[in-house]
Order: sequence, then C-alpha cells, then structure tokens
Amino acid sequence: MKEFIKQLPKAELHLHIEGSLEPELMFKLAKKNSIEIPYKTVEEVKEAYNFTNLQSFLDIYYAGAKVLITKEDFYALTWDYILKCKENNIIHAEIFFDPQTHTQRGIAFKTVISGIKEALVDAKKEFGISSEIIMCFLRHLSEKEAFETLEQSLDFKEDIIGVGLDSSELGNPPKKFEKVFNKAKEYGYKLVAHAGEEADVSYINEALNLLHIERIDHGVQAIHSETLMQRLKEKQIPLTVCPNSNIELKVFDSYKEHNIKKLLDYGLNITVNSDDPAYFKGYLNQNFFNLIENLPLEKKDIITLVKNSFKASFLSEELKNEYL
Ligand code: ES4
Ligand code: ZN
Repeated sequence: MKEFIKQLPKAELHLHIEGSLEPELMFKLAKKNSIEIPYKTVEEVKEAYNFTNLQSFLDIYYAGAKVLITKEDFYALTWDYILKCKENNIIHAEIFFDPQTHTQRGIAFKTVISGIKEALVDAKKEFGISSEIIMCFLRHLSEKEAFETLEQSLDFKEDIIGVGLDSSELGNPPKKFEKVFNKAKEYGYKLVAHAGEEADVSYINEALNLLHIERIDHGVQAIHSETLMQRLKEKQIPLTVCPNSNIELKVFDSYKEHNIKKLLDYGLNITVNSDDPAYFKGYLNQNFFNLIENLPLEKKDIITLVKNSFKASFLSEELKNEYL
C-alpha cells in the first residue's frame, strides 16, 4: 500500500509555504541575515515543536518566518518545497502564503510574491509541476489590515488565484472578514477559508454563508452537524483535511480517532494535505502512511482521496479531465 501511495500522482491544496521552512534552512538564513533565533541546534528546534493547540504552534511558526528577508530567501523556501513535491509525486500544488507575516516586518509584498513565483516558474520548467498561489489574510489582525493587504495584492493579481483566511481561529469568526471577502470576489479572486479546525460548526456555516467560499480548509468539525454534512455532501464542497496537523495540534488525540474515514464514507469531497509539513512531522505521503496505519482505509479510499485532490483543485476542467 505504501508503494502504491508513493507512486500515485497527487495534488496538494492546503500547504502554507512558511510552514515548509525546515530547521536547516532556518539556521542558514538566520546566519546569513543576522537574525536571532531561540535555538542552537536542529535537535533543540525539534524539541520546541511540541504543541498543545493551534496558538502554541502559531507563536513558533511566526517566529521562524522572521528569517525570511530577501526574494532569494523566498525562492529557496519555495524551491525546497518543490523538491519535496518531486519526492512525494505531487504534480500540482496550490500554495498558501501569508503576506502580512512579512509586510508587518517591513518586507515588501513584491519581495515575497516574486521569490515564490520564480521558484514555481522554475518548478514547471524543470519538473512539469503546476501550481497556483493563494494569499491568506491573518484573521487575528483587523478587517482594515486585511483590506490594505487586498489592495496591495492587486499589482500581482495575475500571480494570485485566490484568497484564504488563516491564523488564530477561536474568537476570529469568518463574519469579521465578510466585506473583505465580498470585495475579493468582485476582484475575481477565488475564495477559501480555514474553518472548523478548532472552532465549531458555526464557523463553517459562516464561511459558506457570509464569505461564499468554494473550499473549506480543515472543516473536520462539520461532523457535529447533520444539516451541514448533508449540505457539504449535496454540493460536494471540498474539505482540505490535514491529518498530521490535526494530531500535532491536538484536534484529535490520535490517528485512530481521526474522523477522515467517517467524512469520506458519508460521501464528502475529502482531500489529504500536509498543512505545515516542516512543523508537523512529514510531507504528503507521510500523512497518507499515518492514516493507513491507523484507520481501515482501503485502496479504493486512497484512490478517491487522490482523485478528489484534482477535482477540488482550481485546475481548468480540461486539465482535471486529463488527470482523472
Ligand atoms: C495554520 Cl494549521 C493552521 N491553522 C491556521 N492557520 C495556520 N497558518 C499556518 N498553519
Ligand atoms: Zn492550514
């Protein structure tokens, strides 16, 4: 089964590029850019990656991102992820980045997006890997700051397919960004949002009803509402589920308790993704391995999950048909 998973061509739809920053590159960039980081060795870093919930992770994730300064740094970060795509047989990736994590530290929007974009252009040239970029608003920041970010993005609109919503979920409901998302839609952006990762089903309902999103990131809490489950099934609204992330952030106590098989058996459009692989102990294949080792997933389930990753993508209908 592992060999079967490895050789399957896959798409990844929920990957924060800042979450693919491996400790080795973090040290290298910290040294080059004279940025202090609170670790001396790679082992110390790995020990620090011991999370109790989403916020305990985010604190460390934002601290790590401070080593990224130049366009070349964002290129190196993205290129390292592309090499992992090659290893994991990911042939299409829709990549999140958090502009505000960088613009708030005085790094230009252009520096960030051009470094990421150049690596993705090279990925297509070198390996034939296709990709899209989605920019996420940080939900712990204000509506006003999200609007400023939306306006800044317009100069790079041809390189950004859509907008998302991430960071601290509890206390920052989708409603806070209703106007921003409606404006983003007017600009022609596709819409996704993290919802129902830690927070309850009301956040998923709001994301659908007020933000009009096309895809739900995480969404695992949907299981607590029969009405919502029916709607997700009927409309085949995709959920980008991230198993390793859910375990590392204690959304579920163990892989055996993860509800992905239940969501899939109900008939939802479920995909498997790695979220922040450098922080959550593994890339896409490792997420699948952890699932098959702990849940009664059959070969046909794996095929469904991988097919869903293409169906749920923002690829053209023509390209989807080619891959399916
Ligand atoms: C994130 Cl796992 C997760 N949840 C919410 N926001 C995030 N940003 C990066 N990883
Ligand atoms: Zn995420």
